[in-house]
Amino acid sequence: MIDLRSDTVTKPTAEMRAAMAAAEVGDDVFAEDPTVNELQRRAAERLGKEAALFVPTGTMGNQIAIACHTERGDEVVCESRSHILDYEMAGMGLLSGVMPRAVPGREGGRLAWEDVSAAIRQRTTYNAKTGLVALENTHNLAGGTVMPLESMREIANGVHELGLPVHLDGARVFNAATRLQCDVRDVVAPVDSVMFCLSKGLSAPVGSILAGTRELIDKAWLVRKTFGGGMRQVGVLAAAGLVALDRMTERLADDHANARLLATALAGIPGIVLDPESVQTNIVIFELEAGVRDAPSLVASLFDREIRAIAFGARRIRLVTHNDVSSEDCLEAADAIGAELAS
Ligand code: TLP
Repeated sequence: MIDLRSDTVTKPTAEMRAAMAAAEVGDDVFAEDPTVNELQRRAAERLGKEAALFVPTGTMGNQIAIACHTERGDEVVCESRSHILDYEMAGMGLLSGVMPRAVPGREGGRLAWEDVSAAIRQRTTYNAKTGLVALENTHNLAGGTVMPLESMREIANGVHELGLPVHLDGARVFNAATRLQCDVRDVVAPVDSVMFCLSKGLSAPVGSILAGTRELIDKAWLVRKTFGGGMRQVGVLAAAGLVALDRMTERLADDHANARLLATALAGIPGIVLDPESVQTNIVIFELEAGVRDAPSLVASLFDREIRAIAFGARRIRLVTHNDVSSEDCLEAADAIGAELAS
């Protein structure tokens, strides 16, 4: 089976499994797990932030950040197809009592300061106030697109001048840094908090990191417990996270090259609409021409050909490259998709 549904499907590497077996552990609710403490210290240092917190999922990391930055009744300005809005089960409303104010991104889902500033509101007799602006880099639903550093800086500066915080959903921020050929610190420097996933392209089995100021992370510690995310001898997972940070960030360029290879092969197939140049990182999203085949039925047939993909709508399919797929797998998947569409 060639599994291109997501980079979340990656299995822990042999080195991770060995580190997990050997991990020193303690009770993390008492802050006594040495491996978790080490991961949090190293993650904060890597990102250039004061402190970091290990959380079970990216969703929980984002939701804790929202809870920390906002007051009930606030609005969170975010891109219309952002994960915190589209894929987190209305969590911001349920858990923090805040509402999203969606701003459509421009090309590639990119937010412009002009559009963000127009969506920021003060409290009046009628309006809720903005409590937070949330960015996403890379942008998943827009096709793994990267927000340039200048845009991030311009938006964050503008938001900060209004006295508001900025959170970055950086589930794939190391993919963004790889594409931008810069240090990940440069990507996250403009924002007040950042969440990134150890369990996506970095291949750890579980876990994400929320990073920011010491003050924010102290607050996040309490919110994580409230959300039921206080874990115990969780150093067994943090040990895999340390290997992810040390060994897996450099290889993301291979995933990006494989995604390009896959996209180039797919673009030549009749019935598929895709510009390979638009593929910037490890996510390939393509459209099926009207009258060809609908996406869910193509995905179901591909399963029989031992290829897994995800339908993101009636005509849209997403494929994601990762550590457990090779360039040969990508070409094989493109061949299978071509054969299926021709059948
Ligand atoms: N994304 C998953 C699905 O939920 C769509 C995927 O397969 O891509 N932010 C972004 C940008 C994400 O892509 C994801 C996961 C998350 C947050 C949430 O991470 P988890 O799954 O750990 O809660």
